[in-house]
Amino acid sequence: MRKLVLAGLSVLALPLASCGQSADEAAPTLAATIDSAPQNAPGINVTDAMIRLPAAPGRPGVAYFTVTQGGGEPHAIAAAYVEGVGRAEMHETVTENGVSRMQPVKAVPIESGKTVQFKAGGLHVMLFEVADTLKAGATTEITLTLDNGDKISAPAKIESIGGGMSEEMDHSGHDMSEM
Ligand SMILES: [Cu+2]
Repeated sequence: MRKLVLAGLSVLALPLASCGQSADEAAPTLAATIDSAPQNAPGINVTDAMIRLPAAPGRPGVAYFTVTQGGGEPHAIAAAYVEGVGRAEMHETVTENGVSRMQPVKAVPIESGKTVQFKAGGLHVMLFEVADTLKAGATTEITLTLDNGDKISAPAKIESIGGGMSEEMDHSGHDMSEM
């Protein structure tokens, strides 16, 4: 009985310990086994990552970034996550007959020598339940998960809606078309 309780506690303690600590500290056993390996998926870089805060509380925010792959096998981005956000979905804005709408994207292929941009009017990551701890001018972290389970993390600048009005209106339009 006592053993069971202790086991439960140690499982609970893991996510708590990871808060605010680096992955290395949170998972010492894993870090030890991959000591010489880079923390991020080799050859894949996420740059120019940026979070745009919601226009109003309760509305979604959006993340933009650039992914490049220097070498190795082709992969696909299977998921995206942003620290401080409840849920993140990969979307793509498509325009047909002058009407824009966005649709969920399950996987975004990447390959060596190719640059994939998540940007206004195209691929983007929609951010739901954005915590008010994310403040314009600060930095958070974006993490992409590849189809093979590898992860790539990068710092993401947090920006308010100011200066990006056109993109935000773009998204407002999508929401209205779904109503
Ligand atoms: Cu979207």
